[in-house]
Amino acid sequence: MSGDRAAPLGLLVMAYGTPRTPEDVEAYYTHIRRGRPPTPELLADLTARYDAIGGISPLAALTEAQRAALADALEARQPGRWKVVLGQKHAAPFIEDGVAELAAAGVHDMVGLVLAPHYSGFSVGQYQQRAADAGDEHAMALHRIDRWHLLPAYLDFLAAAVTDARASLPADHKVLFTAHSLPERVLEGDPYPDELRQTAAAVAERVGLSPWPEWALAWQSAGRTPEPWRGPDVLEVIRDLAATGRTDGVLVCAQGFTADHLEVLYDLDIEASGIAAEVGLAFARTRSLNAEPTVMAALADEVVRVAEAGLAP
Ligand code: FEC
Repeated sequence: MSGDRAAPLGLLVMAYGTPRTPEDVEAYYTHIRRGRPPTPELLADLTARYDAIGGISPLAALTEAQRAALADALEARQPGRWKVVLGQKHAAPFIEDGVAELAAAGVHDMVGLVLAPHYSGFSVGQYQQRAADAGDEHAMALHRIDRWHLLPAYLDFLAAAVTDARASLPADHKVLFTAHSLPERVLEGDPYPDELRQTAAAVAERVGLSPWPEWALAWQSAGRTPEPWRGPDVLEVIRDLAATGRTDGVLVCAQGFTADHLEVLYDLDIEASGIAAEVGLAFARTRSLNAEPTVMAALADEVVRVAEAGLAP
């Protein structure tokens, strides 16, 4: 029963998921496409991108490192109290598997944390809905952390990463804060763009950047579908900056992502950096969060706070 203070507490760490082997790419892509298998051309294109980053993404190992860091931080705060499991959107263990694992461990109350800082109904909202539905099947209460885009430790991490990476660029450069694009149709009334702007503005203030011309938001990794996706795309912005001669270099801070994976290692490190080289701009990107201890510790504090609030009589 929910609210049972003697039972173990569960943390469901939710993440996107990635294929574990090259043979898993087709099933993974089919899952992302809600059961519609990709055409041979789409599959070949995705396989080529994984090949370009070494055959498979480091995301599985990095997500596990994040889960383990959160588990360690919770154990340090409340020894023996927490069971911390992984639940992924598009690869096993799925969100539903993670919830079943918590139920088997006797958990009645779980905190749902998505390893994506900004809320969109289309991303974090979907993860949490699946967690809530699975929780209902096991009579388990879900206490949600829907956003952590203004968590001070996360802002401090991004500010330090921006400051460090700027040192490698010519004095005249722009900082582009990017996140995964979404279709315009799902962004009507959605807080995602505002939350991205809030994070970028807070980091820019910490670093001492003035609003454009020193920094701007840009979008990346838009889906390969005919409908309009939110822009401007980072690749267009880089071309435009070079065409108008407004800067000598660009720094990309992929604030919407929390680990090194395909969308960072291919879309930025290969594609965006290649375009920058083609148009004659210096290029850098900030290091990814991965299992950064200060941020994992701050997230663990947030998990404890949300659980205490949810269990309060
Ligand atoms: O394996 C890896 O290293 C890459 C993992 C990966 C992450 C990721 C994060 C986000 N996505 C978001 C939205 C969409 C929408 C579509 C979509 C499509 C793909 C495809 C691959 C893929 N995503 Fe992803 N995304 C990752 C991987 N994503 C592969 C399919 C091929 C392609 O388009 O490149 C379009 C789906 C559709 O057809 O409807 C929408 C958002 C995030 C950031 C938040 C989060 O992590 O959940 C938003 C990591």
